[in-house]
Amino acid sequence: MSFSDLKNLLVEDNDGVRQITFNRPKALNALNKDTLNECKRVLEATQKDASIDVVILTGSGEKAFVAGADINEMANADLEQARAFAQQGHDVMNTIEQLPQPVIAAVNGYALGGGTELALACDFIYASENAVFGLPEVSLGLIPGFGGTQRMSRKVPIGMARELVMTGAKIKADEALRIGLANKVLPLDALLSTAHKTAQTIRKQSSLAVEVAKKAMVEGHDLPLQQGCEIEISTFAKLFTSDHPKEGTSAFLEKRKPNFPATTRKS
Ligand code: DAK
Repeated sequence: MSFSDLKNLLVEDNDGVRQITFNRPKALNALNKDTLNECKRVLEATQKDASIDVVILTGSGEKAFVAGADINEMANADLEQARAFAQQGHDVMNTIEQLPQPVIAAVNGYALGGGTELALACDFIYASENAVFGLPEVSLGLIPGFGGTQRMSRKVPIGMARELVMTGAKIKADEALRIGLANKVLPLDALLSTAHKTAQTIRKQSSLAVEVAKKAMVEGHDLPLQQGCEIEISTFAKLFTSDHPKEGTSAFLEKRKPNFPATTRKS
């Protein structure tokens, strides 16, 4: 599928990895309605695309991942417009979280407000040394509107999440690493190559096992432990209706590399 008509996103596919780059450099890649629409379109196509095993999100330029929701578009919103904009943002974040493929956030600079919320919806975050995270909405008379009040406290210790939301503080990459928001901090020029290297490591695994492991982790996250374990049991068992476990375990016993069946996705 061609995405050459997109105005605010760049989509590049290489070796089973789709890199989606937020590309509004004049506004530090801020998320306006058009960008969110484009993002939803690309994600919906990606979830049906059997040629894509991993997705990487990043920002264009060296300064920003995404500097938030577009402040110009929300300045004069009324109740209904605010609700519609928040709903649109949540749709995109939920689609990322529920994508069958793993999604890596490669945060290459400012990730403020909606930018941090976008990164939080991804499976994990790699940050460049110049990355800055934060949920500064209270300084604008707002609260996080794309999932930040919910996902931050599920990602980092609750007191940290509350301090970040209540103070609007901006934190640097090393602090994001320390509190468990980011998994790695890398020099800017190594950020994308490292994210792609991790993506290729994921691609060497069974794509079906990776997909259902993600699903079990996402679905089980907010459930009581035993209910989450039930999801794991049924997901684990269901894998055995495919050839993936047989191939993986046979390859181990035969001391060879596995050759897992090709990915299939529902269109
Ligand atoms: N929206 C629109 N334009 C933005 C922007 C943003 N979030 N962030 C930066 N820009 C624009 C700047 O206005 C400037 O445009 P020009 O003046 O050149 O036309 C250009 O990008 C370059 O920015 P600066 O000149 O400010 O660059 P600096 O290096 O000096 O500063 C900065 C970089 C990232 C520290 C600064 O730009 C900044 O503080 N930006 C705003 C960051 C921020 O507060 N972001 C959070 C936004 S709130 C909701 C739904 C969702 C949300 C809330 C409500 N509803 C349902 C209504 C989520 C909210 C947010 O994300």
